[in-house]
Amino acid sequence: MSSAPHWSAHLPTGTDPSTVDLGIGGTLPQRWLANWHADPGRPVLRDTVGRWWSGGALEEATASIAGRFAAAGLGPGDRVLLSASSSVELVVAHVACLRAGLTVIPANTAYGPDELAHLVLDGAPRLAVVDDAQRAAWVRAADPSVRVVGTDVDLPGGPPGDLDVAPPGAPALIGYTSGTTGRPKGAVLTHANLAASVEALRLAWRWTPEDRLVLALPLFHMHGLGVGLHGTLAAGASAVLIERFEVDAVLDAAAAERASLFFGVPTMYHRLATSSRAGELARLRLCVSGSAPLPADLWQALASSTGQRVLERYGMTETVMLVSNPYDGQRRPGTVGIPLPGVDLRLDPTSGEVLVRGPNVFAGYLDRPEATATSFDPEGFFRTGDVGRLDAAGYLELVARLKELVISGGFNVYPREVEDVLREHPAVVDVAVTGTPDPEWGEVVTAWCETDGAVTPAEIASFAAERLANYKRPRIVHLVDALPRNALGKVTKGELRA
Ligand code: MLC
Ligand code: AMP
Repeated sequence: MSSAPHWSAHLPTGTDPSTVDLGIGGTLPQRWLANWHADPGRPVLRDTVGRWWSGGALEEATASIAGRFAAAGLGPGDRVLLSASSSVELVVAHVACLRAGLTVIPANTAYGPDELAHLVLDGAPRLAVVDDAQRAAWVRAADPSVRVVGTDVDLPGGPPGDLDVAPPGAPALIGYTSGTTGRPKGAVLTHANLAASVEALRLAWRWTPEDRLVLALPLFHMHGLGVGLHGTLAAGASAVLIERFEVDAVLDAAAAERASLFFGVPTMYHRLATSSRAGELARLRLCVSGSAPLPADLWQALASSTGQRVLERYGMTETVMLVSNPYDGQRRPGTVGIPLPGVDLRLDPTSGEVLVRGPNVFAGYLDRPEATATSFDPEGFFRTGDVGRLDAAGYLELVARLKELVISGGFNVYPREVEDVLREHPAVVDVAVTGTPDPEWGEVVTAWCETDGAVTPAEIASFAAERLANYKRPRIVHLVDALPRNALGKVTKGELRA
């Protein structure tokens, strides 16, 4: 078996790997502030109504919001839940939290009452910043002691106290994910973890202050937040925030603002590739895809119609970014490339599971020592739950998942969670949820229901719609007489997919 090329292959020719410092000389907020101080008038962020915010303006706004957090009694280590569509107010609240040493819990805006309640009860935030009255009410219902405000953080002001002094080992973000099993767990990422990953990306993708990103990914998952936003601010670059992905909005912003970068999930690239404006992607310096597999034929279609050799990379909530195709050199469709700077990667010799170690790998799951312990091997490598193999050139191909997971449009859906909800339907005897391959969504959530005959697929779909975030709802519902089972009575999902 060939081994993965060393991460130094990502560095510009002539760079000595021993000079790479993934500590970035401090925490992310310290790095951001250093950039803003160096040139306070430089444009950093274009908000969703078309106004540019400079580093100086962001420094002032974030200090002011941090002052409100302090006046509300929040101090280092306290947690703040953030659930909002992309806006400069959300960015300001997020950066203010990190500057003040507060830990952010990002929450998907598609969550329903139960999904949100789980985060509130498990993550125990003291404050929630929410951009929707109904979601705000769900947070209050889950725990009336949580203070809930809008994205304007309309609280009395006060002195912000010491800012940007959180130590590198302090928790910065708690990302909820089901990992390999069970109910969503909070992956605790420190300032150092987040900083190490963006520094690796800055080096590998040649991210410079001249770059401008069209940022149309939501800011509540690692791709939009930990890569798009954090990376932009750390590189001293700029970004154009788009509230909701649309082909025209992305390409108009790229043209009007002379953007150089676009990051997206494969569903976004599918929509771009099938648009009559696909050729406009050619103006960008770099297009990156991740969060789900980018089909090799979509890669080829984009390469031939636009000239863009989309750079695919691989990451996850617990680790931020792990592996990337190289900026210089060959980008191999169907692979995710070679380990990023600092990442030590190996494959489990028996299962082929991808095992990783590095300064980017999280500190553990919140309040779950057992789940944390079992997710690392004896040598401290994190078990990703993804199965890989190395191709002839040593590039990583992701070939299967040990964890039960469906990825629809770049969002993760855990079959178990959907099954638990559908089983509550009185006419459903048992159910199995799988992913059906789909050219636009990658996979679509599919439910196979053993019923007592008194229900239609449409009724099951609407039952799910009342209880689950939109991207988790089964788009295909099959009624079956009996689910296939093995000798132990366990449903054999492989037969359903076939
Ligand atoms: C929206 N819908 C989805 C969906 N997103 N259904 C299935 N899967 C999804 N991902 C629903 C809508 O609610 C709507 O339902 C219907 O589908 C059609 O909506 P649309 O207008 O076509 O969808 P749109 O709003 O354009 O959303 C598509 C999308 C979005 C691709 C822009 O899903 C998205 O932003 N995905 C990015 C996910 C992401 O950031 N992942 C990063 C995870 S981090 P109805 O019922 O109203 O018709 C990670 C680590 C890493 O994984 O490596 O990056
Ligand atoms: P999450 O836990 O939401 O961060 O999702 C992480 C998972 O997304 C990984 O464990 C992979 O299964 C998947 N993933 C991320 N990037 C890619 C990619 N480029 N190709 C295939 N799967 C990916």
